[in-house]
Amino acid sequence: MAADYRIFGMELSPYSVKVRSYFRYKQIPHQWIVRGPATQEEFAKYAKLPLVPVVATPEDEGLQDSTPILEEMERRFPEPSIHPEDTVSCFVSALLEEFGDEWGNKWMFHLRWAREADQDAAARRIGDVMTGGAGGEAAEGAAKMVKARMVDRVWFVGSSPQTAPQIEQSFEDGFSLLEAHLASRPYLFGARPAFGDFGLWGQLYNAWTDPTAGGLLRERAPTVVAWIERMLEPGAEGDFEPWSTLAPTLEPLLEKQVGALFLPWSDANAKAIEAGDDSFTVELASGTWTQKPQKYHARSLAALRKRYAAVADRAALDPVLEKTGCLRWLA
Ligand SMILES: N[C@@H](CCC(=O)N[C@@H](CS)C(=O)NCC(=O)O)C(=O)O
Repeated sequence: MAADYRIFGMELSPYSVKVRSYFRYKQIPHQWIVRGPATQEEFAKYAKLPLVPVVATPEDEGLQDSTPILEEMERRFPEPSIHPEDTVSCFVSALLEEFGDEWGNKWMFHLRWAREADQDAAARRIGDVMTGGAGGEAAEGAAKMVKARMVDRVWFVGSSPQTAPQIEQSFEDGFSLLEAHLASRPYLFGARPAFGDFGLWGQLYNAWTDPTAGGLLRERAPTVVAWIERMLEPGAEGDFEPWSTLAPTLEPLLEKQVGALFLPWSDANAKAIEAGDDSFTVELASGTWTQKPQKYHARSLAALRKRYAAVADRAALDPVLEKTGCLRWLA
């Protein structure tokens, strides 16, 4: 029986690096194992679905799905908690975790596979991992295959000629709002990382390693870049802030990105799954959005609504959610 936790993942997988950043912050002894040909057999032993990350526990169980992984590890290692005590911050952090996983993934995935330069850079890096770093023709062949497969799959996150400009605008607006918020604090909720940091970071870190998104971030969002670098090995520099000092720059992000785009999209997606529809159209603040529904996101919206319903005292939370256009999608 192995003593440490083992994280099977890939640098190019936002959910994998999210889990690794969490383990590093909590100082949980672990090994990072790159999923590749040499580790495939071991990976398959623990993976119920062929997805990374997978965490193999010291008890030899396999854990999958980054959000439940963080929740389970928080139960096992409660200190230092990634959940602010303040009720509003605590729920907003969970909301941003979900926003990062589901909407931030559209930014990252779309930008990674939309333009030739990004396609080639990402396909080459994935091809290298798939062929165990051997290089040469095998790696080139793998890169070609990855490129063809992924470019063909952008529709999967809702990227299309209709939605592409909306996704790119949302990315630029999103990192500008974060730039203002992070100007006066090292992490989203103050001087230590919260649940929301990890979800949003996995996507933005990956975007930053790609030519187009990385170039935009370096040029226009140096503070976000510093946070991206900090979150690779996060450490507490102090405590969480009260909601009152976070609100002035965090509420605009909630209003313009979460309430105006992500939650109405997520609600329409969940309704389409429930109705068994092949496609859905929703009017967002950024325009008309049509796509094939995504099953996983319907489940994670249900989990978020359950989390909202479980908040015992919503006296301070509801006015914030109402003001930012989020409440009607959660209540
Ligand atoms: N909801 C899952 C998503 C995991 C996921 O989509 N993983 C992707 C990489 S980011 C994957 O493994 N894709 C298939 C592959 O790489 O073979 C989580 O949060 O862990």
